Amino acid sequence: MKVQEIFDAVLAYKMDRLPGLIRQALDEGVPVEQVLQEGLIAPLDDLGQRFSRGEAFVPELLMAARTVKVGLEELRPALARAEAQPMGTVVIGTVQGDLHDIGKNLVAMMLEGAGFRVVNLGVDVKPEAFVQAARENAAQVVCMSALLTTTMPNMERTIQALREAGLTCRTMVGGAPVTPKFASEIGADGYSDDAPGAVQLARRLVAG
Ligand code: B1M
Repeated sequence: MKVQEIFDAVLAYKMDRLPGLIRQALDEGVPVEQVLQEGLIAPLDDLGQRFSRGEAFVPELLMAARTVKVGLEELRPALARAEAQPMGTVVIGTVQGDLHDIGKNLVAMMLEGAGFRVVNLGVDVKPEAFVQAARENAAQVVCMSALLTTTMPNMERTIQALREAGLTCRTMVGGAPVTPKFASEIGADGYSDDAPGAVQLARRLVAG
């Protein structure tokens, strides 16, 4: 079977067929990273480009996103390699005003797989909610995701709120429009452009 079939199933919203196709690909030895990048993320990029050109619309984005979520659940065990020692606690969320959560959930899944305890706050998370969760869970790292240029400023507001609350946890940011320059301008402790990079970054931040 070809990863192209997974790509096509996402764009045809075949939520019922997708888990079987993913299992088949993994059983045949296709690397999990290839299934993820070429099978699940690439069709969303394709759709996003068509959306930008006015050739696809929000309901299509939504259906494809739902389909990808079904696929990610099927990939979860392969992505999550349980490690014995807890690496630390990460609070993660998509910032206020932003409803995109596929990349954020991927980051959360891979952090869990790398042995972190992950408190996933979901989407549209207000700065105060990040502060409360970081305090209650004694988090070492707060991880923020944003997919909209209009919601990126809420990352800075969240970092400010954490500092004003006197919390010393480290902060990391990511999401398609976020850049290393932006991350450093808003005072984040780190930036990653993908989920595996976020795991490495979290490890570095926890290690001090
Ligand atoms: Co939206 N959307 N969307 N959308 N959507 C984008 C982001 C957009 C680029 C599409 C486009 O125009 N080409 C555009 C943003 C433009 C901009 O701001 N410059 C856009 C828009 C405009 C909108 C609406 C405003 C549309 C409307 O209503 N008119 C609206 C906003 C709603 C809101 O949030 N308030 C909207 C809505 C939606 C849906 C709800 C329909 C759906 C989201 C469903 C969901 O997430 N549950 C949706 C989708 C699916 C997309 C696209 C097509 C795909 C996003 C995605 O999931 N990518 C997207 C176009 C695109 O990005 N190609 C688009 C796959 C995912 C794995 O990648 O999230 O980037 P990503 O995560 C990556 C990295 O960025 C990184 O790791 C992941 C990979 O390993 N990462 C981190 C992410 N977070 C991290 C945190 C870290 C580290 C790394 O911490 C350290």
